[in-house]
Amino acid sequence: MLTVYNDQHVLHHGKVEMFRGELVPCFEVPARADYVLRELKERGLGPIEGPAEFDDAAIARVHAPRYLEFLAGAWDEWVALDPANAARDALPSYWPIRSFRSDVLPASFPARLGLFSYDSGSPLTAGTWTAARAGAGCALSAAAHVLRGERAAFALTRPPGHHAGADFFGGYCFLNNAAIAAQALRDAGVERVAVLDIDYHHGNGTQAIFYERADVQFTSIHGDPHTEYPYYLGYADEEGVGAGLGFNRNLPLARGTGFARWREALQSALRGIVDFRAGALVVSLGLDTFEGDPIAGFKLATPDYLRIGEDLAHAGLPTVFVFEGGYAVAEVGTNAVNVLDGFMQRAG
Ligand code: Q9C
Ligand code: ZN
Repeated sequence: MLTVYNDQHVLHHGKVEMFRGELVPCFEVPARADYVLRELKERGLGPIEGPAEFDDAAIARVHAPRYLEFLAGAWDEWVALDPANAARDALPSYWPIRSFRSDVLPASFPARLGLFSYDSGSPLTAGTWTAARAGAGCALSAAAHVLRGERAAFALTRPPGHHAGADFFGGYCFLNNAAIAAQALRDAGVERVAVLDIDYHHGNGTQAIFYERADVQFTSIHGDPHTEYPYYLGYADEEGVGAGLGFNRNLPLARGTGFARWREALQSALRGIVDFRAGALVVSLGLDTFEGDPIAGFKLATPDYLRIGEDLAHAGLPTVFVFEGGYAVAEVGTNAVNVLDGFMQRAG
């Protein structure tokens, strides 16, 4: 399987995130991608390339112009507030809650930082835009590879993407790589695209992007938002709206769920994807379902990821894998590559 690797991912390197009144070291660290890259090479999973040149218009198919403009200039604005900010991550402190205005774009940078985000755990750093933009390019190159007739491709990038909406960042995500890949597949003529999100956390950004659409089906298996991040979306009764009604499917599972029960949810998700008659599949590949993950609550074990890959291959679809979460850093490479390896063994 081809991997499209974002070697600029290191430019996004947050120091701290806000957690219950304290700034704590970031969980989403560059070493995550390094471990996956090393495992891919050790196991000889296939060629590893950089992203091809691409047009920013492909990103603007998913994200709002004023959000992209904000992201591209955010670091310079942050440093302009105070030269000492060059040594600090940008984190928001103010947000427009329900009934406040979100149509006005305030002149104040901290006000806009809150307007375009939904948590205080996603530091924006000097290289965030460059890294995230290159990552979107990886997702586009992986999609292009599949469009050329390959069975599958893997976009290995960070920061992750599935929590980013059309005009917001959060959950360590800035550009929604999986959504950008899905939209590119649609724009190249694939009539129905399925996105399957198997990260521990609900893919609230991806859901929001496609919620009113019948041409991109979104399915997510995740920790029950009653107790798990991102809390405010991801419930089973969210089924899409308007033309999109019936094309959004959430399968929340209780914290503590193990592989047997999780796999039943996967089988159910895959039946829905086959019934949808998808022409291509985008997998938001989070590995934070692992039993050793420091910020999540499922109990999947390393060999289970081989079975997941096999099950995904069984759906028989051209598949773009996009790297998302997974914070047990030393194990994330083995777990990620187990999925890809299981997929290729079954796909033949
Ligand atoms: N102390 C992804 O997996 N905060 N994002 C959790 C940690 C947010 C996860 C609290 C978790 C976001 C892509
Ligand atoms: Zn996650």
